[in-house]
Amino acid sequence: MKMSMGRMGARWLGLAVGSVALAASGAADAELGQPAPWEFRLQEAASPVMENITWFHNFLTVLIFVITLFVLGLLVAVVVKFNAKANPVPSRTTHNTLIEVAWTLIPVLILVSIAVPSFRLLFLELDIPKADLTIKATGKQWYWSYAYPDNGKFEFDSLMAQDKQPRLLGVDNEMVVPVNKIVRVQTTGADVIHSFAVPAFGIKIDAIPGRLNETWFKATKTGMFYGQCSELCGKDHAFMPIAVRVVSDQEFASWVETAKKKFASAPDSTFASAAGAAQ
Ligand SMILES: [Cu+2]
Repeated sequence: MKMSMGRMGARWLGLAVGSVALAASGAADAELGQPAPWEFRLQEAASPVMENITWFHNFLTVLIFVITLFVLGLLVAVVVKFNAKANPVPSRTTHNTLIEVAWTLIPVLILVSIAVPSFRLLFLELDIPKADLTIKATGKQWYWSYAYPDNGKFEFDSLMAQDKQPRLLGVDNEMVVPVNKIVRVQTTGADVIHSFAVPAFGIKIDAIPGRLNETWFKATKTGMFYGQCSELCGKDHAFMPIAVRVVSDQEFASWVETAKKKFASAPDSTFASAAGAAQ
């Protein structure tokens, strides 16, 4: 099939415009707490840490864009003004104090302007505030178990549910937390290394056998929030989603009551084995 350059150009342009439109529409009806088709931005933030991450990401993107345009401008100027034809007799200048000071100082200032918010964000993530609630998430091949040591010591398994939406993210038993409360998440692995990640909360932490890792989040919106195991952990790595339901304080209290009865400690639970070890 022969196509003129013009027609081919038009096709590429059409494809590009189509993709951008699709991406924009996909991003437009992105739902809170879950990925959307053609999404290319970060998920909408639902915790102070994620708001911070989003701000930092946007700040860096603008910075990179400006620097790239500046360097492109310099390159174009060199190519146009200083090629052999336009500039047959090159200058023999070897030093220019002002420019040398500028090209040392300005990059240093740019790096400092990145370092300050970067360290602030790191401390926000790592310095865990006093928690209202602790949940232990244990990664297993291939599902998660959630233990609630503060609320009557119950533990339950959370497996992907084939018949639930969103596809590959819905689970049988969701992890439930109260809104606007500081939740400390402790993670460990029962068999191999997994990773507990929920994009809307800005958390991702390895769940390692024999170790207890900690992170925290404060969900600022109610609703369903989804994440996935983010460490290759074997054949069903892609099928151990994390589903967090954020509810009001009252709803949380009544859920705890039902959950305590429904998930009355199984003999192999965290608490049973801890009690066994203590005897
Ligand atoms: Cu895993």
